[in-house]
Amino acid sequence: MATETPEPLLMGVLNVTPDSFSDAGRHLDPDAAVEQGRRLVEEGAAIVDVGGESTRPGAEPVPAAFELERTIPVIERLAAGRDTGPAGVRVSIDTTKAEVAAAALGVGARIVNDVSAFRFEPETAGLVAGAGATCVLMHMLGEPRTMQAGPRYEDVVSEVKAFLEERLAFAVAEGVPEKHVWLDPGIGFGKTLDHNLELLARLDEIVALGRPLVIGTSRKSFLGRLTGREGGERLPGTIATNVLALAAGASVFRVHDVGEVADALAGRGPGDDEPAAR
Ligand code: HH2
Repeated sequence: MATETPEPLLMGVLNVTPDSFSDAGRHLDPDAAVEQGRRLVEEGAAIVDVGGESTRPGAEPVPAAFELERTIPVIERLAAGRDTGPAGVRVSIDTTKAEVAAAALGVGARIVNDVSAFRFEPETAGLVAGAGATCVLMHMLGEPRTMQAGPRYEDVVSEVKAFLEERLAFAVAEGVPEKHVWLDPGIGFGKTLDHNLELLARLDEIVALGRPLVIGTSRKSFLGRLTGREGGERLPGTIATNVLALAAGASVFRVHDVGEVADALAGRGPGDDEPAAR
């Protein structure tokens, strides 16, 4: 393992959807979405992750036209900086569709966050390579519609690690430089409570792949299950798990509550440079 200690980067979640599990419908209006993006940056987000399709368990895919209509005008405004200051916001597009990734890159997104890790539409890899963009490749068991139907692993950590290794090799073979690939174990994507906890406890094994690690625990249902208050407040669990992930070597923290998590990680960031692998 390398010895450098990168600044943590906060990735603020901006769901432009009617049905996301946590912030459904709150930012469907483009003005409201841009305003929320601006707020996330003010609170300390180095990246704003814009999504137009919910990937919550059981979610059905939405047509590309819907995703485009929801996300592109918002990304265009955030990336151009008209509403946020001259530099513009570093935007990632949360999509599994090549068409949406291409349009987002075309209006200034610099990161493609693909929760299918290029499995659903492999041609996205070539688009990322051609644009000189960065990608986040995440582990998910199957697809959102069915992923929580009795997920099973022999050893969740080694299986997630092997998957990410294979997807990283695929991306590189398609022309994406390794330095432009970030990895994510996919907390809650085809995992039981125990699987999520095991991944968090042994995150250093995934960090050892040598790429910046993205972690997304924010407000997820396993945190409610842990406290026995399923619908309740999940911010304490969000903070605790992000602090644990930071200690294990994660570099990018995908959260809804940017200000609160920034406070919790303070002293170690949030930074605004490239995240480094350890
Ligand atoms: N989690 C969600 C969506 N995208 N991307 C990455 N890289 N890692 C994650 O853990 C991750 C992700 C799910 O959260 P959210 O966007 O809040 O909900 P929804 O999918 O319902 O819109």
